Amino acid sequence: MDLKYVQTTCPYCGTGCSFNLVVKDGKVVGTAPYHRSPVNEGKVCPKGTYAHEFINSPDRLTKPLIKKDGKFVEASWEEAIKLIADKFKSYKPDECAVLSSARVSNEENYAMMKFARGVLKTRHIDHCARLCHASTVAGLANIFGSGAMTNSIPDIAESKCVFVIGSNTFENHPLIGRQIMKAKSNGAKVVYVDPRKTPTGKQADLFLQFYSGTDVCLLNGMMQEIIKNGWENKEFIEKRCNGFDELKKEVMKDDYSLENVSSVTGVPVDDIKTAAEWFSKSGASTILYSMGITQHTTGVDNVKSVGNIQMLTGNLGRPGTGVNALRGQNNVQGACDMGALPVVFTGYQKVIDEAAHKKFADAWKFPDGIAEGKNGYEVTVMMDVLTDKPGELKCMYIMGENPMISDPDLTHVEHALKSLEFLVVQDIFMNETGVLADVVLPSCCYAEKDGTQTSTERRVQMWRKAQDPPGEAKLDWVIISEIAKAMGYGEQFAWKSAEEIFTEMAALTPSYAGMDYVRLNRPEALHWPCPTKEHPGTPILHIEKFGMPDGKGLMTAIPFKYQQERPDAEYPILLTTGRCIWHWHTGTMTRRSESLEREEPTGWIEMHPEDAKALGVKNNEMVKAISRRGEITIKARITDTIKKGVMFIPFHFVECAANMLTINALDPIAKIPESKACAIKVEKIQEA
Ligand SMILES: Nc1nc2c(c(=O)[nH]1)N[C@H]1C(S)=C(S)[C@@H](COP(=O)(O)OP(=O)(O)OC[C@H]3O[C@@H](n4cnc5c(=O)[nH]c(N)nc54)[C@H](O)[C@@H]3O)O[C@H]1N2
Ligand SMILES: Nc1nc2c(c(=O)[nH]1)N[C@H]1C(S)=C(S)[C@@H](COP(=O)(O)OP(=O)(O)OC[C@H]3O[C@@H](n4cnc5c(=O)[nH]c(N)nc54)[C@H](O)[C@@H]3O)O[C@H]1N2
Ligand code: SF4
Ligand SMILES: [Mo]
Repeated sequence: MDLKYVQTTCPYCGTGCSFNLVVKDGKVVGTAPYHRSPVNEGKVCPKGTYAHEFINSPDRLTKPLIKKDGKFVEASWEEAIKLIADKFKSYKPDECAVLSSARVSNEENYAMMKFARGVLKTRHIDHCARLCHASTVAGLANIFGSGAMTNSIPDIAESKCVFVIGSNTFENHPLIGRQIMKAKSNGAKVVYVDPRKTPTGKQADLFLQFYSGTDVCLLNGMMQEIIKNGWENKEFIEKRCNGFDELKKEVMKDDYSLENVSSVTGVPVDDIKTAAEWFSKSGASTILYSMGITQHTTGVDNVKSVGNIQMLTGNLGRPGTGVNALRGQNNVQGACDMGALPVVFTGYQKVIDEAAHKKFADAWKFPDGIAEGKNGYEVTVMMDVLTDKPGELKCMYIMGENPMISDPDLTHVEHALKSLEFLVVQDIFMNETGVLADVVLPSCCYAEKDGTQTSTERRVQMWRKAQDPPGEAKLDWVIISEIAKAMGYGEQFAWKSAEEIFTEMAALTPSYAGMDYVRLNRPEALHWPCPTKEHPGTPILHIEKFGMPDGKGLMTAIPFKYQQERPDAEYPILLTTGRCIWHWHTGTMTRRSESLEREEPTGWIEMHPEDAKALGVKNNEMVKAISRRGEITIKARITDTIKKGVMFIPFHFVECAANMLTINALDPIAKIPESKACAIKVEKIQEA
């Protein structure tokens, strides 16, 4: 049999595993291990194993669709592009907004960023990083001068104490979970902090089960215990940090005594003590965190708190240490690096910085200039503007995002998107957002593209084309370029390959400047920053100094604040939301993957046996979950792995969408929604 193997990078999570796509008669038919990647050494999780199954699904979009009299009709590319170009030209710059995508390549995000700022001339561009690690980007930039994971994935195995807080690593970054197990077999202690005893928690030496939203209180309590015992790293603090006195003043308050922290968080006093001791005395402690930390109205506070404890104990800039924010989507790091954000161009060059603005305007040569040098709206703010300030935003171009399932408070999102005059959705499948669009454009998936993506550890790796796209689907960057050409900007979008886009981008982006397709085309690829062609890349950040003006990390006093909506008599249960190993976000890909869908064919609500008993609910019984925003009917899953008083819903399933219930309350700085804590009530469904 004539089989071809094409090495590529996994399209799901930010771990960035490599595998081969197996191609037969021009079609992808399977995956096979690729052993030379240092990230996963030939192993993959179930999503990687079955990453071929959705590619040739009969549901793939194959033709442009235009809505006529409320119904989608197939159209030619010429007709669709002309309609979009004419419509886009009819709006003023700030009436348009763009959502780019953490699912597509760096090159495609760069193309979209250039399109937004150069063609539409709008400031309003953002993407799902807003719902995810916006707090990390803002929080870490504020204290370290750079908002990314500090160490590399293989480095985690070197740690002597792995402290996992708000990350279900084994289910959501399984091949990073493998490094935790390596550290453990080398003698490291694993501490797990979560409201749920997840598969990750089951491997821990110490499990701190606490109430959602009480992270700062717990971390401040641990820091008080460390300082009281003199376990802080005085030399590191003295040489490399500012702000210790302010931090100390806050954490030494009586609010953070072991007893008080225990009563707020629900964690026994002795466990907090043990965690503080193991953590500060191990010699090399690493923190892994993800959505449990970031998705709060106090997301930035939570991130800074994690930074505080690492500076206090001197666990930065060495192997086995670090603040390791596990980025979620395959290319969310890259989409941020490419400037698919309302405040920066590529490489975090600020749009309000006149020199940066001039640099991009000069390089791009749009005869009529680019978007003004002012910050734009975040995704979550766009939705609020649409509902609260009618007429301000009129038109939206969404590539590879599905806010009709992923944004908080879906009734609000639906209202917002329906108030648009013109919506274009570009996707590989018809999703819940596409249904509301005026035009839907079919694009290529990862298996049909060349390009690069940047994983959570800042490793820039390649996608390699394995098959032709279905029907008339086109590459995302080609579609963007064709619209630009139809609007009169052919010269600025004259690229013939993804590589040409990369070359243009790297020349404008200091942290990528030393990279090219030849250097990236090897198993270990390159970590940014990589400023010159001779530079070997940078697996560990902040070795000698931080990226702050004086080179010092900034410790900050973070007072504990509760989440926006706390349980009360009417809505007595604390709801938290998240993921499971088998499914991916809004399910467009994994629910079309037979092997994955078979494992978990629908959603559920996890509840403690005592809560279930009080409601009179049995396992697998359908119940109503109700918040101040909406209600859903969903299957109860009774388990003693969840904290009493807290319930959990995975947000993948449209038929029982968690985001019907969640609250659209935002962190004041990062504008990330509080997806991890709101109040609900649960009702037994009375038989008729
Ligand atoms: N299988 C799978 N893997 C994925 C994804 C997927 O959809 N499916 N998505 C990817 C993406 S984009 C992301 S961002 C990552 C997310 O990866 P994770 O952050 O690991 O995912 P979540 O399940 O959202 O949340 C993690 C944990 O936070 C806990 N938690 C809830 N409330 C709190 C709290 O207040 N504090 C703390 N400390 N913990 C709390 C939850 O119980 C949960 O176990 O996963 C990536 N990987
Ligand atoms: N309640 C709750 N809500 C959450 C979260 C939570 O923990 N709880 N987590 C949040 C987080 S961290 C995230 S990252 C978001 C994710 O939210 P989204 O990004 O909206 O979710 P995805 O399902 O990944 O949607 C991506 C879309 O891209 C499409 N796509 C895939 N590949 C390509 C491609 O190559 N080209 C194009 N054009 N399209 C493509 C897919 O079909 C899909 O429609 O959800 C957020 N929402
Ligand atoms: S761990 Fe992430 S990158 Fe690796 S195979 Fe699984 S989903 Fe893909
Ligand atoms: Mo995410």
